[in-house]
Amino acid sequence: MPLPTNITYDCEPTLDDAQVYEFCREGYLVLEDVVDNDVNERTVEFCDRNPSGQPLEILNEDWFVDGVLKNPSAAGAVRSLLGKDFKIPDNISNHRVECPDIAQGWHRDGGSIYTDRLDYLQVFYYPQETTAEMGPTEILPGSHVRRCKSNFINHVRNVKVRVKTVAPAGSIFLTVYSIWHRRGKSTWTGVRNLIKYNYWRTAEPSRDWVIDPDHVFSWPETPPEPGFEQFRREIPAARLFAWLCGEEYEHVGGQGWPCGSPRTPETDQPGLPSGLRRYS
Ligand SMILES: O=C(O)CCC(=O)C(=O)O
Ligand SMILES: [Fe+2]
Repeated sequence: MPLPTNITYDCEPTLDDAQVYEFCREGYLVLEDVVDNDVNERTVEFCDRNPSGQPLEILNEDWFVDGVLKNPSAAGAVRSLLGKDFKIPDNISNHRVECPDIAQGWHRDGGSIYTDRLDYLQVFYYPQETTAEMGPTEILPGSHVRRCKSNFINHVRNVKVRVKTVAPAGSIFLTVYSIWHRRGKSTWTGVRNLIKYNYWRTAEPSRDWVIDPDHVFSWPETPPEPGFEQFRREIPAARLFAWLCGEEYEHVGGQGWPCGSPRTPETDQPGLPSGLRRYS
């Protein structure tokens, strides 16, 4: 059977302003336990019968398309980030590993670029419970916006900011394609599956996710990041968020949006795009 291609899908967005901003800042979002158990089990059985690193035939299975690719929680998050009528995956990988295994090297996937746009999402699905012993994917939060060389990664090892995506069966995590990640070291014995695929934008960016009229964009919270210049992550994250809103990003730098402040003055922060202002 020929594989389905160029299929678009639409549904209601589920993320609000704070969650979309958070995604721009962190570069990933984990949705735990969102896929039904029977779909998880069928996926593992399918992968055992088709142990290829690229099990394309699973894209012809309605139970997989409906339960995973159009999963209401995952698709709602994708709809929030990529806009209406996004394109569902027509390619798929399985990072299927015989555990135990050593950790992979930190990397961005091939084709990563630095951009203020979000035209696609790289998404991972765990059909089995994936414990720390099974070597879950490890992610460096915020690394999707860092222009860095590999010596940055050596530094990261020291400050231990990595996140292990330990998750129950049926978990899906969305990432900005360029995020630094690796397969973690596993000590467990058995086969671990990790399905990976991309969704693509077809719509112009606009702030048409779940709007929170009370959300204050000025002076966002900016947790400290040991070892890095303050607000270095916030600036490209805010530029990306402004692009998603269909707003012009005014790069004023300094204390302008999006630098944080312990107290929130009751004015709009200089540099906040006009469509996000409350007071003017
Ligand atoms: O298996 C994993 O956890 C990640 C694998 C990966 O990132 C890759 O092979 O590109
Ligand atoms: Fe990778």
